[in-house]
Amino acid sequence: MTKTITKSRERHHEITYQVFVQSFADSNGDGIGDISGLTAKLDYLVDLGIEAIWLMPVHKSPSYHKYDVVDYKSVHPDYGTLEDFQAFLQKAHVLGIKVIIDFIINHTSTQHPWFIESSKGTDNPYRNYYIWRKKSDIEDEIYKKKISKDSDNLTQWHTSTGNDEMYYGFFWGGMPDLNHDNHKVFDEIVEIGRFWLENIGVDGFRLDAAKHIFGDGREKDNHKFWEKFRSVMQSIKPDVYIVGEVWDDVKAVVPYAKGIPSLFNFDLSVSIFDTLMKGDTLVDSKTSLFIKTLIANQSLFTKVNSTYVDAIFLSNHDQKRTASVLKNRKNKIKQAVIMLFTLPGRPYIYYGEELGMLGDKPDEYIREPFSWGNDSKFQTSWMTPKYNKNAKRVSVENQLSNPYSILNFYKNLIKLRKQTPVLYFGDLKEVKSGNNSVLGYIRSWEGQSVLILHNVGNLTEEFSLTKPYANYSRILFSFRSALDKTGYVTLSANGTILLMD
Ligand SMILES: [Ca+2]
Repeated sequence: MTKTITKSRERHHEITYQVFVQSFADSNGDGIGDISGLTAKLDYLVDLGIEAIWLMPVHKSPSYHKYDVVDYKSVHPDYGTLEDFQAFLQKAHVLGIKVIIDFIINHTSTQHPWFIESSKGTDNPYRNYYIWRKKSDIEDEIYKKKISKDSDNLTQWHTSTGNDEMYYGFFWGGMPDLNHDNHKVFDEIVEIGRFWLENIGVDGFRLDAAKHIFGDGREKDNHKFWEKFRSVMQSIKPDVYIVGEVWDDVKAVVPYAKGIPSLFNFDLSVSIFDTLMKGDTLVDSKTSLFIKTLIANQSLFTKVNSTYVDAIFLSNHDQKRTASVLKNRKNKIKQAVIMLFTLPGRPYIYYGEELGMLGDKPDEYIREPFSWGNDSKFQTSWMTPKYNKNAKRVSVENQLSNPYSILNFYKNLIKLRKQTPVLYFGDLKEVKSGNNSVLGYIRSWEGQSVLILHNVGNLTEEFSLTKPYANYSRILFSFRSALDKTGYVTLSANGTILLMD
């Protein structure tokens, strides 16, 4: 029984690397990252130690980020061809790396053929692929809603040339929302999913904007939609890798776990950064509030879905980069990395985080060219970086040879997690350290336990290994910390120690 559980859980704990293809590796010298560049750099990712890759949208699209799709069964010409993609996938699979792609189901581009047809008139067969309403009806409805103090949502309705009706686009006019009340739209989505899973062979999908499928007030329909989606995708590929984005309060996110077996934990990222910047564990009777919250939240998710896997990360393509949040303080960055790889769940690394790349809003500057080094022929240059100009210092070339670099720190922590099953599968328990600056927790799995202590403060702190921690006497990993023979742990500012029992 245990073995079965382990095996089924194992499949969902892959250390996953998030790639913005445009900024990663350029194979043909046009300055734009592409699929063949990524294939050529798979050895770098193998060396880093990752087990899966999430590709941000690769389909034909008019925008640089490609979250508005024109053709779901294509690869953007800037990125290459479907053949390039298949060659990449084949090599990744030979190397034991899974590949998932962004699947944007909520909306398309206005240039998608479905929308072009839909815009032609009320009698067009594609009309109901999107949501069209008379302007006067929308205004009436908003007027009524205003009386009931609801928010004004006229900004989500857009006009199309030659039409007296408006279409719904939650994010902006260039991204019209698909009408998911139309079963034909669902059939199209299933067909696209089948194409990528069966014909191409990807391992799964990252589901974009999952809470917007049916718009505000129809959350239950959203939950049901994803249950149906998941069950159809599992009928095509039983072990399909699905992870979703529902950026909301935890109470609103939890019901999605039935359909989406893994969801990004946005709150955790905020908690890690807050703790590190304040140098305080936000104590509640001398225990870390964020570990307490993490444990409580995880139980909410597993109640809804017993095989739920927390998708944990420090930063992604929509958020300020870790090094920028932590004001480029190297020891804080490294401590955040230790937290990521010692907490339960499936860890995600946003490309460039492993170099300590900087980045802040607007979005383009969180998605700057990955720094291979000044002389690399794979260096992308589609935009002028604002935060990572000094590519010589923060680059793969420079950091690989420096044993103290953030890159080598990532490599060590990834190796440690992979070699230590308890860090993959272990339960999480809080430790009452009795010290506001010392964040502690225990991971336990199949009779093995590891005690993790972080000094998040700016002064040296001590921790005595008395009962019930007296047995944790073997150092598994240490950073700016020491354990003496009498059982005293000394932690310098931002020092961490991992002790096995
Ligand atoms: Ca290129």
